[in-house]
Amino acid sequence: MIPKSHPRYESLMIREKLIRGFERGIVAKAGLIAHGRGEAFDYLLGEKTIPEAMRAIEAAAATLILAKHPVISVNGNVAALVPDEIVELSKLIPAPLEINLFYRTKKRIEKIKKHLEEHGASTVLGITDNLVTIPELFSERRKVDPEGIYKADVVFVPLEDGDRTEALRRMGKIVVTVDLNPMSRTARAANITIVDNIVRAAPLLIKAVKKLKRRPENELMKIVNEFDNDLNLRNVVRYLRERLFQLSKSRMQLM
Ligand code: PTJ
Repeated sequence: MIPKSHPRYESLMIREKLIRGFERGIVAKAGLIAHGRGEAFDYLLGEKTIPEAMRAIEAAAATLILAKHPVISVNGNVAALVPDEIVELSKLIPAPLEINLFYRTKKRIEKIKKHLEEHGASTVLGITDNLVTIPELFSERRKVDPEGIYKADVVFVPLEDGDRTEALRRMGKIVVTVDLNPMSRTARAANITIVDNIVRAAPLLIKAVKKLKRRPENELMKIVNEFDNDLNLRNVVRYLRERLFQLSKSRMQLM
């Protein structure tokens, strides 16, 4: 039991969610390691949503609203960390949820499906054996649902691996991701990268979709067209550089 007064309470509670997810067979072993890498970047960001992430969230919301066939790809970490938010987002846009795993096993798929349903999901794709294969991709993530990611124009893939982002882009899809590492291949290959922790980004994305949902199409198009992912990522790196520079000058604050 972690006391609420612990200075790292929030961060430790997020870890607890993943550990519980792992014990329930939802999170892959490597998912715990992937979270550690994310945490390190979050520490550098100051564990807050920076303006560049807000800009990407707004562009992501506009893109998802404008999409004809948007799909939300769910892996073990996402299911464990933000099940309520991902289900709410799916209903709000609307966009079906598709389970797509790097470490794919039938057992994990079933457990994640049940978990999402317990959190209110009605349709979950990526379950059947009737999946099709993304060309030139060799991980288990190549198997996608013909009614989901395969026919999607926009795919929201938080905490993704680089190979599949690149493969989805080659298939002509618009890829929106959340990744705390602005230098990852996914961050660089996606059309829109939200450099933020999924636990903060998901509720903010819901808020942005609610705000923009009834705006005229041309206004949404303007938001999308004005967003430059490469520039935004470079600004995130500048933000990190500046923060490290400031920290190197002042007395170290405990986080
Ligand atoms: O559930 P599976 O089988 O599909 O496996 C999921 C993992 C995450 C293990 C798999 O996709 C994987 O190995 O991913 P990578 O290549 O390690 O990439 C995960 C990325 O997500 C890394 O760049 C991390 O920095 C980032 N990340 C980790 N935790 C968070 C995060 N980004 C945002 N929020 C987080 N909480």
